[in-house]
Amino acid sequence: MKVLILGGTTEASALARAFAERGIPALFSYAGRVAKPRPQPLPTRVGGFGGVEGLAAFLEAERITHLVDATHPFAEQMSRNAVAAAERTGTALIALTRPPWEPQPGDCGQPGDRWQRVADIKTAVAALTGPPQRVLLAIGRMHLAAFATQPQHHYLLRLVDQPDSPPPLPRHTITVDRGPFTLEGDRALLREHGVERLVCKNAGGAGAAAKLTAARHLGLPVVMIDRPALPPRREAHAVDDILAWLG
Ligand code: 3Y8
Ligand code: NAP
Repeated sequence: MKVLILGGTTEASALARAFAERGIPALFSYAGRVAKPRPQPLPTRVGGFGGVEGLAAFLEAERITHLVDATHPFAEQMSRNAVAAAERTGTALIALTRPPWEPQPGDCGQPGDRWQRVADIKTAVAALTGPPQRVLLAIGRMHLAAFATQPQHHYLLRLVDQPDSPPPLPRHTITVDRGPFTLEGDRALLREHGVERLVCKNAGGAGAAAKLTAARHLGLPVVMIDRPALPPRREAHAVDDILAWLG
């Protein structure tokens, strides 16, 4: 048995620890998106494979018997390639993913979530039409330019790395931080910057959830971007399910 983990999430790191503790032969893979990805207790490769072809060739060259797609729910291209390459090479495939967040209703005087669900980044941008506000964009670095058509807002940008060139947003503040985030930290962030609205992805999991709890407590509206549709594949939500699947 030799497993390849497509990583980049809290769950992928938990899985890597479980494999290392059990001596399960495995490789860990990052896309190479950020300057210093978290070190893993497994041999790690960084960078794209070169599409489905490249991944299929890698699976065969490394004699991978099991592929675990533990990438982020928004890493749509990687997940599609994993399904195609696993099929082409006859490699067993499972996804380790987390359930989407659900809006919490209010209870005993506490306000509930104020979510406006949108299908994708484009509709999230359209949802920001209106008078200037202070908006937390907690969607990372890759899609910031899309918001240039709503320049009236003051954007608070939370990024993993300091960008090499400023984003095309006339009014913005950058905060460089990597999760997992805490409720105290996110509540302080929203208060310090007078945030009036949040835009985020329905990532699920615990690593990025603190801002939603803080927003609920402060009664702030959230533009919640739904996940992209992924091809059907076997899915699990817990490390133990993956270990059971590996037998
Ligand atoms: C490179 C590798 C771990 C994994 C930690 C999780 C939690 C903290 C919260 C906010 C939301 C966001 C972003 C986020 C979180 C975890 C997880 C998660 C969101 C690292 C990491 C890599 C990335 C890539 C990065 C993206 C960006 C997205 C920032 C490591 C730290 C917004 C997603 O600068 C860039 O290009 C960043 C790109 C893809 C989304 C985007 O579109 O910009 N993640 N994040 C992975 C690789 O190279 O393969 O160093 O750990 C991992 C983590 N980021 O093991 O502890 O599990 O989700 N990551 C989102 O969820 O909306 C931040 O700010 O509130
Ligand atoms: P993506 O758009 O689905 O993937 C684009 C390309 O990046 C893939 O086709 C592949 O290149 C390469 N790639 C992606 N993940 C990889 C991995 N783990 N190992 C090797 N190559 C990988 O992916 P993304 O949204 O840019 O996410 C990139 C990484 O950041 C992933 O590891 C993901 O788990 C992590 N992440 C993403 C988000 C998010 O919001 N998107 C949030 C947290 C963490 P080739 O086609 O050349 O193989």
